[in-house]
Amino acid sequence: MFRKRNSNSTCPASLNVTIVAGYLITLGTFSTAQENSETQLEQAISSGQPLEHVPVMPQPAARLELRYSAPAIQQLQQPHGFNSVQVNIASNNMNIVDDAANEPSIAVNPVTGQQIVIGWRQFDSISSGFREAGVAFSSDAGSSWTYPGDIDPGVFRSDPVLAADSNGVFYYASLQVIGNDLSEQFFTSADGGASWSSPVEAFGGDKLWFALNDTGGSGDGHIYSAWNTAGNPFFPATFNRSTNRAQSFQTPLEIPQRPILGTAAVGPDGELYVVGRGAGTQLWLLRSDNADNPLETPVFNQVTAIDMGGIIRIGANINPAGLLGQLWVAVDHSNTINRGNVYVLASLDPPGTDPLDVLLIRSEDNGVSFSDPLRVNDDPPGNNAWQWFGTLSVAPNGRVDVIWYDTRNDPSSNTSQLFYSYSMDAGRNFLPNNAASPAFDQSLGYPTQNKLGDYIDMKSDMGGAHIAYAATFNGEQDVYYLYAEPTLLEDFFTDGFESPATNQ
Ligand SMILES: [Ca+2]
Ligand SMILES: [Ca+2]
Ligand SMILES: [Ca+2]
Ligand SMILES: [Ca+2]
Repeated sequence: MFRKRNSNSTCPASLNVTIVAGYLITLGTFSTAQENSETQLEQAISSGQPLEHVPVMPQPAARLELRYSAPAIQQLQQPHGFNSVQVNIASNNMNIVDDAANEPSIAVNPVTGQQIVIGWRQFDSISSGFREAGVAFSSDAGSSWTYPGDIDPGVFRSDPVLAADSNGVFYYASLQVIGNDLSEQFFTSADGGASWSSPVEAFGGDKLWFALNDTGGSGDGHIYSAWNTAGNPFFPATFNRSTNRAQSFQTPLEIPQRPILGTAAVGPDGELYVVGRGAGTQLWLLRSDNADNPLETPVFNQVTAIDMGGIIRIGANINPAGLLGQLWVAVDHSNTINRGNVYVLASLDPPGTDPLDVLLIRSEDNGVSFSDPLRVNDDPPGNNAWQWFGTLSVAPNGRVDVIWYDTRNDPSSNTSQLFYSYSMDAGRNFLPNNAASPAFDQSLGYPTQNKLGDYIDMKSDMGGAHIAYAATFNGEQDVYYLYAEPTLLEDFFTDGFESPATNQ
Protein backbone atom coordinates (compact mmCIF):
# COMPACT_ATOMS: atom_id res chain seq x y z
CA MET A 1 0.00 0.00 0.00
CA PHE A 2 2.80 2.40 0.80
CA ARG A 3 4.45 2.91 -2.51
CA LYS A 4 7.40 5.14 -3.18
CA ARG A 5 7.04 7.09 -6.37
CA ASN A 6 10.23 7.74 -8.28
CA SER A 7 9.54 11.30 -9.20
CA ASN A 8 6.95 13.55 -10.67
CA SER A 9 8.90 13.90 -13.88
CA THR A 10 6.01 12.50 -15.88
CA CYS A 11 4.10 15.67 -15.16
CA PRO A 12 4.32 18.82 -17.20
CA ALA A 13 7.61 20.38 -16.31
CA SER A 14 6.30 23.86 -16.37
CA LEU A 15 2.63 24.54 -16.32
CA ASN A 16 2.06 28.18 -15.84
CA VAL A 17 -1.28 28.77 -14.28
CA THR A 18 -3.18 31.96 -14.58
CA ILE A 19 -6.03 32.41 -12.21
CA VAL A 20 -8.52 34.98 -13.40
CA ALA A 21 -9.98 37.00 -10.63
CA GLY A 22 -13.61 36.19 -10.07
CA TYR A 23 -16.58 38.46 -9.87
CA LEU A 24 -15.75 42.06 -9.21
CA ILE A 25 -18.48 42.49 -6.68
CA THR A 26 -17.79 45.19 -4.18
CA LEU A 27 -18.31 43.73 -0.76
CA GLY A 28 -18.20 46.97 1.11
CA THR A 29 -16.99 46.24 4.58
CA PHE A 30 -19.43 43.78 6.12
CA SER A 31 -23.02 42.94 5.50
CA THR A 32 -25.34 42.54 8.46
CA ALA A 33 -25.47 38.81 7.80
CA GLN A 34 -21.71 38.58 7.90
CA GLU A 35 -21.55 40.54 11.11
CA ASN A 36 -24.07 38.17 12.63
CA SER A 37 -22.09 35.16 11.50
CA GLU A 38 -18.87 36.52 12.89
CA THR A 39 -20.47 37.61 16.14
CA GLN A 40 -22.21 34.28 16.54
CA LEU A 41 -19.05 32.30 16.01
CA GLU A 42 -17.10 34.50 18.41
CA GLN A 43 -19.84 34.11 21.03
CA ALA A 44 -19.89 30.38 20.48
CA ILE A 45 -16.15 30.11 21.04
CA SER A 46 -16.30 32.35 24.10
CA SER A 47 -19.17 30.38 25.60
CA GLY A 48 -17.47 27.04 25.31
CA GLN A 49 -18.20 25.72 21.82
CA PRO A 50 -15.37 24.04 19.91
CA LEU A 51 -14.31 25.10 16.46
CA GLU A 52 -14.67 21.54 15.29
CA HIS A 53 -17.97 19.71 15.41
CA VAL A 54 -18.49 16.08 14.62
CA PRO A 55 -21.08 15.48 11.90
CA VAL A 56 -24.30 14.05 13.23
CA MET A 57 -23.76 10.87 11.26
CA PRO A 58 -20.10 10.74 10.27
CA GLN A 59 -19.97 8.45 7.29
CA PRO A 60 -16.78 7.68 5.43
CA ALA A 61 -17.09 8.66 1.81
CA ALA A 62 -16.09 6.38 -1.05
CA ARG A 63 -12.46 5.39 -1.00
CA LEU A 64 -10.23 7.69 -2.89
CA GLU A 65 -8.83 5.02 -5.21
CA LEU A 66 -12.11 5.06 -7.09
CA ARG A 67 -12.38 8.72 -7.58
CA TYR A 68 -9.35 10.32 -9.16
CA SER A 69 -9.82 11.32 -12.75
CA ALA A 70 -8.25 14.68 -13.35
CA PRO A 71 -4.61 15.50 -13.87
CA ALA A 72 -3.14 17.14 -10.82
CA ILE A 73 -1.74 20.58 -11.28
CA GLN A 74 1.69 19.45 -10.23
CA GLN A 75 3.69 22.60 -10.70
CA LEU A 76 2.52 26.09 -9.95
CA GLN A 77 5.31 28.35 -11.04
CA GLN A 78 5.69 31.89 -9.86
CA PRO A 79 8.41 34.45 -10.50
CA HIS A 80 11.69 33.99 -8.64
CA GLY A 81 11.36 30.22 -8.39
CA PHE A 82 8.39 30.06 -6.03
CA ASN A 83 7.03 26.80 -7.37
CA SER A 84 4.34 24.89 -5.50
CA VAL A 85 3.58 21.18 -5.85
CA GLN A 86 0.34 19.48 -4.90
CA VAL A 87 0.72 16.79 -2.23
CA ASN A 88 -2.78 15.30 -1.84
CA ILE A 89 -2.54 13.35 -5.07
CA ALA A 90 -3.27 9.80 -6.09
CA SER A 91 -0.49 7.32 -6.75
CA ASN A 92 -0.63 8.00 -10.49
CA ASN A 93 -0.10 11.74 -9.97
CA MET A 94 -3.76 12.45 -10.63
CA ASN A 95 -5.76 14.94 -8.65
CA ILE A 96 -8.41 13.31 -6.51
CA VAL A 97 -11.56 15.08 -7.63
CA ASP A 98 -14.41 16.44 -5.56
CA ASP A 99 -12.54 16.08 -2.28
CA ALA A 100 -11.36 18.78 0.09
CA ALA A 101 -8.01 18.96 1.82
CA ASN A 102 -7.17 21.78 4.21
CA GLU A 103 -5.56 22.83 7.51
CA PRO A 104 -2.12 21.40 6.72
CA SER A 105 0.80 21.05 9.09
CA ILE A 106 4.38 20.20 8.09
CA ALA A 107 7.48 18.61 9.63
CA VAL A 108 11.01 18.12 8.31
CA ASN A 109 13.51 15.48 9.44
CA PRO A 110 16.34 17.61 10.88
CA VAL A 111 18.85 14.76 10.53
CA THR A 112 18.67 14.33 6.77
CA GLY A 113 16.64 17.31 5.59
CA GLN A 114 15.29 15.04 2.87
CA GLN A 115 12.23 13.60 4.57
CA ILE A 116 9.23 15.90 4.82
CA VAL A 117 5.74 15.00 6.02
CA ILE A 118 2.55 17.02 5.60
CA GLY A 119 -0.70 16.17 7.38
CA TRP A 120 -4.09 17.71 6.69
CA ARG A 121 -7.84 17.30 7.08
CA GLN A 122 -9.03 15.04 4.25
CA PHE A 123 -12.70 15.23 3.26
CA ASP A 124 -13.30 12.55 0.65
CA SER A 125 -16.57 14.27 -0.23
CA ILE A 126 -17.51 17.90 0.20
CA SER A 127 -21.15 16.89 0.71
CA SER A 128 -20.13 15.76 4.19
CA GLY A 129 -18.31 17.12 7.18
CA PHE A 130 -16.65 13.76 7.64
CA ARG A 131 -12.88 14.04 7.58
CA GLU A 132 -9.84 11.91 8.16
CA ALA A 133 -6.15 12.28 8.97
CA GLY A 134 -4.59 12.91 5.56
CA VAL A 135 -0.85 12.47 5.29
CA ALA A 136 1.74 12.63 2.50
CA PHE A 137 5.49 12.26 2.59
CA SER A 138 8.48 13.20 0.48
CA SER A 139 11.86 11.47 0.59
CA ASP A 140 13.58 13.89 -1.77
CA ALA A 141 13.30 17.23 0.01
CA GLY A 142 9.87 17.98 -1.38
CA SER A 143 10.41 17.34 -5.09
CA SER A 144 7.94 14.47 -5.20
CA TRP A 145 5.19 13.37 -2.84
CA THR A 146 3.37 10.18 -1.96
CA TYR A 147 -0.11 10.18 -0.45
CA PRO A 148 -0.48 6.56 0.67
CA GLY A 149 -3.91 7.07 2.21
CA ASP A 150 -5.09 8.40 5.52
CA ILE A 151 -3.77 7.39 8.92
CA ASP A 152 -6.32 5.24 10.70
CA PRO A 153 -8.70 5.35 7.71
CA GLY A 154 -12.43 5.48 8.32
CA VAL A 155 -12.04 7.32 11.63
CA PHE A 156 -13.21 10.92 12.05
CA ARG A 157 -10.17 13.14 12.67
CA SER A 158 -9.34 16.84 12.52
CA ASP A 159 -6.82 19.51 13.60
CA PRO A 160 -3.53 17.89 12.53
CA VAL A 161 -0.24 19.16 13.98
CA LEU A 162 3.11 17.66 12.96
CA ALA A 163 6.71 17.88 14.15
CA ALA A 164 9.92 15.87 13.95
CA ASP A 165 12.34 15.20 16.80
CA SER A 166 16.12 15.38 16.86
CA ASN A 167 16.32 11.69 15.87
CA GLY A 168 14.18 12.22 12.77
CA VAL A 169 11.04 10.59 14.19
CA PHE A 170 7.81 12.25 13.03
CA TYR A 171 4.86 13.01 15.32
CA TYR A 172 1.28 13.57 14.15
CA ALA A 173 -1.27 14.95 16.62
CA SER A 174 -4.89 14.36 15.65
CA LEU A 175 -8.19 15.45 17.16
CA GLN A 176 -10.52 12.52 17.72
CA VAL A 177 -13.85 11.83 19.37
CA ILE A 178 -14.62 9.73 22.43
CA GLY A 179 -18.33 9.78 23.03
CA ASN A 180 -19.30 13.41 22.71
CA ASP A 181 -15.89 14.67 23.78
CA LEU A 182 -13.06 15.89 21.62
CA SER A 183 -9.59 14.80 22.64
CA GLU A 184 -6.21 14.12 21.15
CA GLN A 185 -4.16 11.19 19.96
CA PHE A 186 -0.59 11.02 18.69
CA PHE A 187 0.86 8.85 15.96
CA THR A 188 4.59 8.43 15.32
CA SER A 189 6.59 7.41 12.26
CA ALA A 190 10.23 6.34 12.27
CA ASP A 191 10.37 5.82 8.50
CA GLY A 192 9.77 9.29 7.16
CA GLY A 193 5.98 9.14 7.19
CA ALA A 194 5.58 5.91 5.20
CA SER A 195 4.03 4.03 8.14
CA TRP A 196 2.59 5.10 11.46
CA SER A 197 2.23 3.72 14.96
CA SER A 198 -1.00 2.91 16.70
CA PRO A 199 -2.60 5.97 18.31
CA VAL A 200 -1.46 7.06 21.77
CA GLU A 201 -3.96 8.81 24.04
CA ALA A 202 -2.80 12.34 24.74
CA PHE A 203 -5.73 14.01 26.56
CA GLY A 204 -6.05 17.35 24.76
CA GLY A 205 -9.02 18.86 22.96
CA ASP A 206 -10.15 21.22 20.24
CA LYS A 207 -7.57 23.39 18.50
CA LEU A 208 -4.54 21.76 20.03
CA TRP A 209 -1.03 22.79 19.18
CA PHE A 210 2.17 21.21 20.38
CA ALA A 211 5.85 22.09 20.59
CA LEU A 212 8.57 19.47 20.51
CA ASN A 213 11.97 20.01 22.09
CA ASP A 214 14.49 19.15 19.36
CA THR A 215 17.41 21.05 20.88
CA GLY A 216 19.43 17.93 21.66
CA GLY A 217 19.90 19.45 25.11
CA SER A 218 17.88 19.54 28.30
CA GLY A 219 14.40 18.18 27.74
CA ASP A 220 15.17 16.87 24.27
CA GLY A 221 12.19 14.93 22.97
CA HIS A 222 9.68 16.50 25.36
CA ILE A 223 6.31 17.30 23.83
CA TYR A 224 4.18 20.15 25.17
CA SER A 225 0.54 20.44 24.15
CA ALA A 226 -1.90 23.29 24.71
CA TRP A 227 -5.52 23.35 23.59
CA ASN A 228 -8.86 25.11 23.79
CA THR A 229 -10.96 25.63 26.87
CA ALA A 230 -13.93 24.54 24.72
CA GLY A 231 -14.30 21.05 23.27
CA ASN A 232 -12.20 19.97 26.21
CA PRO A 233 -13.19 17.16 28.57
CA PHE A 234 -10.34 18.14 30.91
CA PHE A 235 -11.40 21.76 31.50
CA PRO A 236 -10.03 23.88 33.12
CA ALA A 237 -6.80 22.05 32.27
CA THR A 238 -5.52 23.04 28.81
CA PHE A 239 -1.91 21.85 28.85
CA ASN A 240 0.16 18.73 29.26
CA ARG A 241 3.51 17.14 28.57
CA SER A 242 5.12 13.94 27.38
CA THR A 243 8.64 13.23 28.60
CA ASN A 244 9.01 9.92 26.74
CA ARG A 245 8.54 10.86 23.09
CA ALA A 246 4.78 10.37 22.97
CA GLN A 247 4.74 6.94 24.53
CA SER A 248 2.45 8.49 27.15
CA PHE A 249 1.22 11.91 28.25
CA GLN A 250 1.03 13.36 31.74
CA THR A 251 -2.14 14.49 33.47
CA PRO A 252 -3.38 17.82 32.06
CA LEU A 253 -2.69 21.00 34.02
CA GLU A 254 -4.52 24.28 34.34
CA ILE A 255 -2.17 27.08 33.31
CA PRO A 256 -2.29 30.85 33.89
CA GLN A 257 -4.87 32.73 31.81
CA ARG A 258 -5.83 29.54 29.93
CA PRO A 259 -4.57 30.87 26.58
CA ILE A 260 -6.42 29.57 23.50
CA LEU A 261 -6.12 29.83 19.71
CA GLY A 262 -2.34 29.90 19.93
CA THR A 263 0.80 27.83 19.63
CA ALA A 264 3.84 26.82 21.69
CA ALA A 265 7.59 26.87 21.13
CA VAL A 266 10.79 25.71 22.83
CA GLY A 267 13.80 27.98 23.23
CA PRO A 268 17.48 27.06 22.90
CA ASP A 269 17.91 26.36 26.61
CA GLY A 270 14.79 24.20 26.81
CA GLU A 271 12.57 27.04 27.99
CA LEU A 272 8.94 26.67 26.93
CA TYR A 273 6.61 29.36 25.61
CA VAL A 274 2.85 29.17 25.18
CA VAL A 275 0.91 32.00 23.54
CA GLY A 276 -2.82 32.55 23.17
CA ARG A 277 -5.86 34.61 23.95
CA GLY A 278 -7.20 34.72 27.49
CA ALA A 279 -10.40 36.26 28.73
CA GLY A 280 -11.89 38.95 26.49
CA THR A 281 -9.45 40.08 23.82
CA GLN A 282 -6.30 40.01 25.96
CA LEU A 283 -3.32 38.10 24.53
CA TRP A 284 -0.83 36.33 26.78
CA LEU A 285 2.64 34.85 26.55
CA LEU A 286 3.64 32.30 29.18
CA ARG A 287 7.12 30.97 29.88
CA SER A 288 8.15 27.89 31.84
CA ASP A 289 11.78 27.45 32.85
CA ASN A 290 11.38 24.00 34.38
CA ALA A 291 9.31 22.17 31.78
CA ASP A 292 12.52 20.57 30.50
CA ASN A 293 13.02 18.87 33.88
CA PRO A 294 11.07 15.60 33.68
CA LEU A 295 11.14 15.25 37.47
CA GLU A 296 9.21 18.49 38.08
CA THR A 297 5.69 19.57 37.28
CA PRO A 298 5.89 22.41 34.74
CA VAL A 299 5.39 25.85 36.27
CA PHE A 300 4.80 28.95 34.18
CA ASN A 301 6.93 31.41 36.08
CA GLN A 302 6.57 34.23 33.54
CA VAL A 303 3.10 35.48 32.55
CA THR A 304 3.13 38.46 30.21
CA ALA A 305 0.17 40.41 28.85
CA ILE A 306 1.13 41.32 25.28
CA ASP A 307 -0.09 44.12 23.01
CA MET A 308 0.15 43.22 19.35
CA GLY A 309 -1.72 46.21 17.93
CA GLY A 310 -4.87 44.31 17.02
CA ILE A 311 -7.38 41.73 18.13
CA ILE A 312 -8.25 38.22 17.01
CA ARG A 313 -11.20 37.92 14.66
CA ILE A 314 -13.05 34.67 14.13
CA GLY A 315 -15.41 33.72 11.35
CA ALA A 316 -15.27 36.79 9.13
CA ASN A 317 -16.50 36.33 5.58
CA ILE A 318 -13.01 35.56 4.29
CA ASN A 319 -13.15 32.19 6.16
CA PRO A 320 -16.67 32.03 7.59
CA ALA A 321 -16.52 29.04 9.92
CA GLY A 322 -12.92 29.33 10.95
CA LEU A 323 -10.10 31.30 12.42
CA LEU A 324 -8.42 34.00 10.38
CA GLY A 325 -5.14 32.81 11.84
CA GLN A 326 -3.72 31.60 15.11
CA LEU A 327 -1.19 33.23 17.40
CA TRP A 328 2.34 32.06 16.64
CA VAL A 329 5.36 32.06 18.92
CA ALA A 330 8.88 31.16 17.74
CA VAL A 331 12.33 31.44 19.29
CA ASP A 332 15.75 32.20 17.79
CA HIS A 333 18.12 29.23 18.22
CA SER A 334 21.04 30.78 16.33
CA ASN A 335 24.51 31.30 17.76
CA THR A 336 24.22 35.03 17.25
CA ILE A 337 23.45 37.98 19.47
CA ASN A 338 19.78 37.25 18.79
CA ARG A 339 19.84 33.77 20.34
CA GLY A 340 16.84 33.36 22.60
CA ASN A 341 14.84 36.18 21.01
CA VAL A 342 11.11 35.51 21.19
CA TYR A 343 8.77 36.44 18.33
CA VAL A 344 4.97 36.47 18.40
CA LEU A 345 3.01 36.96 15.20
CA ALA A 346 -0.63 36.83 14.13
CA SER A 347 -3.19 38.09 11.66
CA LEU A 348 -5.08 40.60 13.74
CA ASP A 349 -7.66 43.34 13.28
CA PRO A 350 -5.94 46.69 13.78
CA PRO A 351 -7.77 49.87 14.78
CA GLY A 352 -9.54 51.55 11.87
CA THR A 353 -11.30 50.19 8.83
CA ASP A 354 -8.60 47.77 7.73
CA PRO A 355 -9.88 44.30 8.61
CA LEU A 356 -6.64 42.39 9.14
CA ASP A 357 -2.86 42.83 9.09
CA VAL A 358 0.08 40.56 9.93
CA LEU A 359 1.58 41.95 13.13
CA LEU A 360 4.82 40.95 14.88
CA ILE A 361 6.32 41.70 18.26
CA ARG A 362 9.82 40.82 19.47
CA SER A 363 11.29 40.17 22.92
CA GLU A 364 14.99 40.27 23.77
CA ASP A 365 14.49 39.34 27.43
CA ASN A 366 12.80 35.93 27.25
CA GLY A 367 9.30 37.25 26.95
CA VAL A 368 9.29 39.73 29.83
CA SER A 369 8.94 42.79 27.57
CA PHE A 370 8.19 43.24 23.89
CA SER A 371 8.77 45.70 21.08
CA ASP A 372 6.00 47.77 19.59
CA PRO A 373 4.03 45.86 16.94
CA LEU A 374 5.48 45.78 13.43
CA ARG A 375 3.16 45.55 10.44
CA VAL A 376 4.78 42.90 8.22
CA ASN A 377 2.56 43.36 5.18
CA ASP A 378 3.76 46.32 3.12
CA ASP A 379 0.64 47.36 1.25
CA PRO A 380 -0.42 50.90 2.13
CA PRO A 381 -1.72 51.20 5.68
CA GLY A 382 -5.50 51.29 5.66
CA ASN A 383 -5.55 49.40 2.33
CA ASN A 384 -8.46 47.31 3.64
CA ALA A 385 -6.94 44.12 2.29
CA TRP A 386 -7.12 40.89 4.28
CA GLN A 387 -3.78 39.49 5.40
CA TRP A 388 -4.98 36.24 6.96
CA PHE A 389 -3.44 33.00 8.24
CA GLY A 390 -0.23 34.85 9.19
CA THR A 391 2.36 32.15 10.02
CA LEU A 392 5.81 32.38 11.60
CA SER A 393 8.99 30.29 11.67
CA VAL A 394 12.58 31.13 12.63
CA ALA A 395 15.46 29.51 10.74
CA PRO A 396 18.55 28.06 12.50
CA ASN A 397 20.51 31.16 11.44
CA GLY A 398 17.93 33.49 12.99
CA ARG A 399 16.16 34.46 9.77
CA VAL A 400 12.52 35.22 10.56
CA ASP A 401 10.19 33.78 7.90
CA VAL A 402 6.58 34.91 7.57
CA ILE A 403 3.82 33.72 5.21
CA TRP A 404 0.17 34.64 4.93
CA TYR A 405 -2.79 34.79 2.54
CA ASP A 406 -3.28 38.25 1.02
CA THR A 407 -6.17 39.79 -0.93
CA ARG A 408 -4.28 42.99 -1.84
CA ASN A 409 -4.28 42.24 -5.57
CA ASP A 410 -8.06 41.70 -5.69
CA PRO A 411 -10.10 44.72 -4.59
CA SER A 412 -13.16 42.46 -4.29
CA SER A 413 -11.28 40.23 -1.79
CA ASN A 414 -12.65 37.20 -3.66
CA THR A 415 -9.18 35.78 -4.22
CA SER A 416 -6.09 35.40 -2.09
CA GLN A 417 -2.43 34.71 -2.81
CA LEU A 418 0.16 33.16 -0.55
CA PHE A 419 2.71 35.84 0.34
CA TYR A 420 6.20 35.44 1.78
CA SER A 421 8.67 37.79 3.39
CA TYR A 422 11.55 37.48 5.81
CA SER A 423 13.79 39.45 8.12
CA MET A 424 17.54 39.11 8.62
CA ASP A 425 17.72 41.66 11.42
CA ALA A 426 15.72 39.97 14.15
CA GLY A 427 12.32 41.11 12.95
CA ARG A 428 13.10 44.82 12.80
CA ASN A 429 12.70 45.03 9.01
CA PHE A 430 11.24 42.71 6.42
CA LEU A 431 12.05 42.48 2.75
CA PRO A 432 9.43 43.72 0.31
CA ASN A 433 6.56 41.23 0.31
CA ASN A 434 6.58 38.63 -2.44
CA ALA A 435 3.53 36.91 -3.93
CA ALA A 436 4.53 33.26 -3.68
CA SER A 437 1.49 31.67 -5.32
CA PRO A 438 -1.06 32.42 -8.02
CA ALA A 439 -4.38 33.84 -6.85
CA PHE A 440 -7.13 31.44 -5.82
CA ASP A 441 -10.76 31.83 -4.80
CA GLN A 442 -10.68 31.04 -1.11
CA SER A 443 -14.43 30.30 -1.05
CA LEU A 444 -14.37 27.41 -3.54
CA GLY A 445 -14.97 23.85 -2.50
CA TYR A 446 -16.09 24.20 1.08
CA PRO A 447 -17.08 20.88 2.60
CA THR A 448 -20.10 21.08 4.88
CA GLN A 449 -17.98 23.40 6.99
CA ASN A 450 -17.46 26.81 5.43
CA LYS A 451 -13.77 27.32 5.79
CA LEU A 452 -10.34 26.59 4.36
CA GLY A 453 -9.31 25.18 7.72
CA ASP A 454 -7.98 27.19 10.65
CA TYR A 455 -4.27 27.45 9.78
CA ILE A 456 -1.39 26.71 7.44
CA ASP A 457 2.14 25.82 8.53
CA MET A 458 5.83 26.39 7.84
CA LYS A 459 9.19 24.97 9.00
CA SER A 460 12.35 26.94 8.27
CA ASP A 461 15.84 25.61 7.64
CA MET A 462 19.04 27.38 6.65
CA GLY A 463 18.19 27.48 2.97
CA GLY A 464 14.56 28.45 3.11
CA ALA A 465 11.07 27.85 4.38
CA HIS A 466 9.20 24.57 3.92
CA ILE A 467 5.57 25.65 3.50
CA ALA A 468 2.33 23.64 3.52
CA TYR A 469 -0.77 25.54 2.47
CA ALA A 470 -4.26 24.94 1.13
CA ALA A 471 -5.53 26.52 -2.09
CA THR A 472 -8.16 25.96 -4.77
CA PHE A 473 -6.13 25.94 -7.98
CA ASN A 474 -8.09 22.83 -9.11
CA GLY A 475 -11.41 24.49 -8.27
CA GLU A 476 -11.48 22.60 -4.97
CA GLN A 477 -9.50 22.61 -1.74
CA ASP A 478 -6.12 20.91 -2.09
CA VAL A 479 -2.83 21.02 -0.19
CA TYR A 480 0.41 22.29 -1.68
CA TYR A 481 4.07 22.29 -0.72
CA LEU A 482 6.41 25.18 -1.47
CA TYR A 483 10.07 25.70 -0.57
CA ALA A 484 10.59 29.45 -0.36
CA GLU A 485 14.26 30.31 -0.78
CA PRO A 486 15.24 33.76 0.46
CA THR A 487 18.22 33.92 -1.87
CA LEU A 488 15.79 34.15 -4.76
CA LEU A 489 14.45 37.36 -3.34
CA GLU A 490 17.89 38.70 -2.57
CA ASP A 491 18.67 38.50 -6.25
CA PHE A 492 15.43 40.16 -7.14
CA PHE A 493 15.52 42.95 -4.63
CA THR A 494 18.87 44.34 -5.68
CA ASP A 495 18.94 46.78 -2.82
CA GLY A 496 19.10 43.77 -0.57
CA PHE A 497 18.64 44.26 3.11
CA GLU A 498 19.32 47.96 2.91
CA SER A 499 16.06 48.67 1.15
CA PRO A 500 13.37 50.04 3.42
CA ALA A 501 10.96 47.23 4.04
CA THR A 502 7.95 47.91 6.18
CA ASN A 503 7.05 50.74 8.43
CA GLN A 504 8.78 50.11 11.70
CA1 LIG B 1 -8.44 17.22 -5.02
CA1 LIG C 1 -9.49 23.11 13.07
CA1 LIG D 1 -9.74 47.25 11.80
CA1 LIG E 1 -4.80 44.69 5.90
